[in-house]
Parts: sequence; C-alpha cells; structure tokens
Amino acid sequence: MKNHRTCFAVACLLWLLMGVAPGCDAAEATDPKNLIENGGFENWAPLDPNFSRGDALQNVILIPPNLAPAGWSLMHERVKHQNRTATIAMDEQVKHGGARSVRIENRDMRDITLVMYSTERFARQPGDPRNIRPNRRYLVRWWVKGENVREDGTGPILMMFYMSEKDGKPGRVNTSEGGVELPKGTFDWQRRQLVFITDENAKWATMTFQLRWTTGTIWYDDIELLDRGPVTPVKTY
Ligand SMILES: [Ca+2]
Repeated sequence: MKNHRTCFAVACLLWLLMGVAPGCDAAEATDPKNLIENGGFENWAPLDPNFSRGDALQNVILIPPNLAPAGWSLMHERVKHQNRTATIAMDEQVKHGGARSVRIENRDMRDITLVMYSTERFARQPGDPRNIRPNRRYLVRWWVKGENVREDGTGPILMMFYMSEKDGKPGRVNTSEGGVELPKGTFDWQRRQLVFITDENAKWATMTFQLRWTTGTIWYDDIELLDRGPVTPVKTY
C-alpha cells in the first residue's frame, strides 16, 4: 500500500513539474471527441471521383490501384510535362496505430503530394457534430515519420484553412504549421500539432497533410481534430 502511495505521490509530482499527466498519451490516442473520421487511415475504399478534382491524380501512382482512405481526398499538384513521380500508398507494414497508415513518396523536387480532409460536406447540416463551430479553439494533431526527406525542400507540412460566411460572402482564413522547424532527413514517428481559433462566422475547415517541394518518403497516421472549447470574442474600437 505504501509503495502505491509513493508511486501516486511521485506521479502527481511529475504531473505538477512537467504539466503532463503520466500515461495521458494512451488515453488521448482513443479520444472519442476526434472530429475526423478515419484519421488513422484504417479504412480504404474505391476512389470516389467526387473526392478528387479533375486531373489531381493523373500523375500519381496509387497503391493499391484506385483505392483511397475513406473520407479523404488525394491530390498531386501537377507541373507541366511532369511524369508520374509521386506515390500515395496504403502501408500495412509501417504504421503508428492500428493496422495501416498512409505513405507519400516524392521523386521530383517539384512534387506537392497530399491527403486532404474537409468538413465542407457536413456544413449543410449545421447540427452535424462533425462540423466545426464558431468562436471555438481547435487542436489538430498528427503523427508523422520520414525517410530521406531532402533538407532543401519544404518537407512534410500541415496546411489548412477554414471558411467563414458573413452576409452571404465567403471569407477564407489560412493557417499552417508555419514558424516551426519541419522535420527533415530520416526520423521516427513524432507527434506534431497546430491550434487554431474560429471566428464568429466559421462554417467549415479543410486541412492537407503534404510532402511539399521535397523528395523522400513520409507516413502520416492517427490524425485528430479536437474541440478544445469556446473562446470569447474581443471587440476592439
Ligand atoms: Ca493507422
């Protein structure tokens, strides 16, 4: 009993000193409030043409062919005269959680290859819990692993925006994993995160997990969008 008490006291002390609850990762990994469906890339389905615009995939090799993670769009920003230089794959060998991850491989420094998640399709039903809502703080977090990611490229990056609508006019608010050092080279799974705050007219959000202007290989897994509660708008005069 005494040992248990000592352990508990030490754990509490660690928690106070570090601001981190021991074992919190395990609990957070299964946070039921994740607004993203299939953020772990466990479910793959035949490619939905409505999810990938125009020639977005014309020069991407998909593995397995014509399969995509359910609920996600796949894209490659095409450069003129470019051949098939990028691959988006379901990986059952290298994954952070569950049985699968998504793998992106770029072979040309001009490659911008990405997987995209959007809540736009839920915005027509404002009561749908998968929507983002106005005046709230959101946390996006994800796991990424890399191999031979060139130092002189942009690297694996989250780029996102949310759309607002005021008096019938849409407005776009961009945000991204800017101002921080992006991982390069070869690195093991690491968790990264981004916080954004929605304005009073926010409607829907889109986020893209990219390998951008870089050669190399990356994996993404266990992507979460978490509602961290309301914020109070402050008016300035
Ligand atoms: Ca997974």
